[in-house]
Amino acid sequence: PRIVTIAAAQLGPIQKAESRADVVGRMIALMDEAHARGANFIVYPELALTTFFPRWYHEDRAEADSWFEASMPNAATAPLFDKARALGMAMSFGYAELTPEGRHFNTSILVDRSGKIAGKYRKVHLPGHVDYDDTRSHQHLEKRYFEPGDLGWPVWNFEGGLVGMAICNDRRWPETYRVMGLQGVEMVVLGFNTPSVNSQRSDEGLEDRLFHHRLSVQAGAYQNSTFVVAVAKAGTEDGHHLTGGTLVVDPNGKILGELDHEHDGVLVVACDLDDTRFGKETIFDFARHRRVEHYGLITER
Ligand code: CDT
Repeated sequence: PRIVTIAAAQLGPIQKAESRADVVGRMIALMDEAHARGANFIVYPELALTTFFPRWYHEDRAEADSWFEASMPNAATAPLFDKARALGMAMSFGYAELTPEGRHFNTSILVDRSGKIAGKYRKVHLPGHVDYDDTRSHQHLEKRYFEPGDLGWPVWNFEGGLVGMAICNDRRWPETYRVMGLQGVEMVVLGFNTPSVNSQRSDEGLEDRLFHHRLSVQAGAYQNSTFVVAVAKAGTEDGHHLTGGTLVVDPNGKILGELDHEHDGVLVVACDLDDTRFGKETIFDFARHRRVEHYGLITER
C-alpha cells in the first residue's frame, strides 16, 4: 500500500476585517490537530487567507490589490511554513496571487515537508462576472479580479503519488479531472468557496448546492479513478453564507468522510493510492478505451 493520510482542513467563515495573522493562527491550530491525528498532508480551502473578497465590488480595481499576496511565503504566512516544516507536514492552500509583472491569479500551491513550494496551479474556470450586476442577489466578481490561469493542470510526484490541484468552480468541469487523469493523477486536492444560494435564481438553495458539489466531485473521482479531497471555506462571512461539505472521495466515487459542520475543523482519512490502480487498469484504462477521433469538438468550441 501507499498510504497518504490526508487532512481536509475546513475553515469556518473569515470576516472582512480579520487579518492574515489571525487566519494563519487558525490554520496552524488545524495543522496541530491534523498532526496529532496522524496526517502528513493537510489541504486548506481556496483563498484561504482572507474572506471571499470577490463578493465585494471595488470600482477602482487597484484597491482590490490589498487582498493579494505579492510573494509567497511572506511575513504573514511564514509562521505557517515554519510550522509545517517543524511538523514535517506537506500542505496545499489557496491565495490571491499578484505577480511581479502585475498579473492577478486565483492560485493554489503544493508545499512539501521541507517547506519548499513544489507545485503551483492557477484557477482556469473563473465563474461570475466583470462589472457590478444589480440583477444578482450578491456579486461574484472573479472575472473582474483574476485572469484565467495559464499553467494548465500539471500533476506532481508528491507524497509518494501523483497529485494535482483544482480550485472551486473547476470541480464542476469534467475536463479538469480528465486532463489530470490522462497524466495518471492519483489524488486531486481542491478548495472551494461556494455561496449557498444561486445569485441568479432564488429557488436553488443549500441542499441543491451540496448535491451539485458532491455529484461533480464523485463523478470526477470515479471517471478518472482518483482520490479527490475537496475542502470548504464555510459559514457566514459578513452576512453571506458559504456551504460546508468538506469531503474525501475514493477512486470508486464513494465518499470516505464528510464534515457535517461549518466551522474550523479537520477531516482525517488514510488513502491508499494503490486503490486507484484497479480502475485505471480496467474500465478507465484510457489508452485502451478512449476514442479520441470523436472528441475533437471538445477542444474546438
Ligand atoms: N469560488 C467559486 O468558484 N465559487 C463558485 C460559485 C459559482 S456561482 C458564481 C462555485 O462553482 O462553487
